[in-house]
Amino acid sequence: MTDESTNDLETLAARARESVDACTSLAAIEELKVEFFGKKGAITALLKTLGSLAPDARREAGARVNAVRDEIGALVAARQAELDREELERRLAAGRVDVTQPGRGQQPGGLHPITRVRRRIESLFRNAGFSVEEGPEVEDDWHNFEALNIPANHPARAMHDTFYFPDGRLLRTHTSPVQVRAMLRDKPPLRMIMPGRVYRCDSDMTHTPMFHQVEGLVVDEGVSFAHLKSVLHHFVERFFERRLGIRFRPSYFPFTEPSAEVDIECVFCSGKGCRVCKGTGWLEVAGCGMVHPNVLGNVGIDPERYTGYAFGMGIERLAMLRYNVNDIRMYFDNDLRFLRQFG
Ligand code: 2NL
Repeated sequence: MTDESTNDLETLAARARESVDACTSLAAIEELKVEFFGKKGAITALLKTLGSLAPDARREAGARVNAVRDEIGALVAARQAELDREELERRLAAGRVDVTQPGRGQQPGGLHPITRVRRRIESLFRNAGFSVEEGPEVEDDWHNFEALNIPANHPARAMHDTFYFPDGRLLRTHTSPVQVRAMLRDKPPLRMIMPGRVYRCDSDMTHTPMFHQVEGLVVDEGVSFAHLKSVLHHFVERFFERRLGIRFRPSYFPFTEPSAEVDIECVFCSGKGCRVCKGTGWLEVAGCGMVHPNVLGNVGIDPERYTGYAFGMGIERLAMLRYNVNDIRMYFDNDLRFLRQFG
């Protein structure tokens, strides 16, 4: 090895030691490895020159280059380990969790107000000897309309009220088809309510496309309108937990005859007249009537022998009155500030 190349090697070693010390990042270490040990690196270049030396000189020069290569290699590895540790410590410090901090706290969930009111209604009617029935929300024309004496040209059938599927089936517009199925299945005496979701193409302050209804049905020999009045009066007094005046106004439903709308004394002003009852002192809470003989006939119950009464109420409507909520959409916005009030 010439003096010149010995000098080169010393210069190279000195430059490498300085560079390693100056490395402050793992990326810089990688660059440095390439600079010295890469395919075109300085050490690699020196090793390549050895081939042109005479055997004795090659052995001696080879040993010196290897020594420098090993020294620089060890320095690089040490610096890399140091930087690795620093990086790990930085990450641990940044992600440190103070386990002595108190937790954020848990808030218990609660039943939705509509579920609470529905269960309350179910419980009150169970106490009065009614069973609770459920049925499909996707129905056919016969169970939802035809069997209930709703003629083909009735406004309730119009497309803007009913959600139809392409195959002609529909989302039930009331829970009555559940009663139709029950009457086809069981013989009188029947005494049941059917709560559940119903669907109508309608949306504003007092209407949502999906809402909940509870209908009731009693069929037996000798069932009269007086029984209907008594059951509904007892129900509303227990539901609102107070004495309440009740009145029946003549009305029309295709599936009942005679039919009536049910008003209760306003629960906000006790009949004096206020904004909620629009000064009338009365609130409409249900529709009802004596089951139409055609309906009984449609489900194979002899209308000469049996009579029945039926009624229907909106669960949201009852919930709005019970909790003093004036916009039905509140029940479906899922705003926790609203829902938490019903703990
Ligand atoms: C209302 C009115 C009502 C019925 C529902 C009914 C069911 C069968 C036979 C006869 Cl299977 N009637 N249901 C009767 C009268 C009124 O609902 O305003 N609902 C919210």
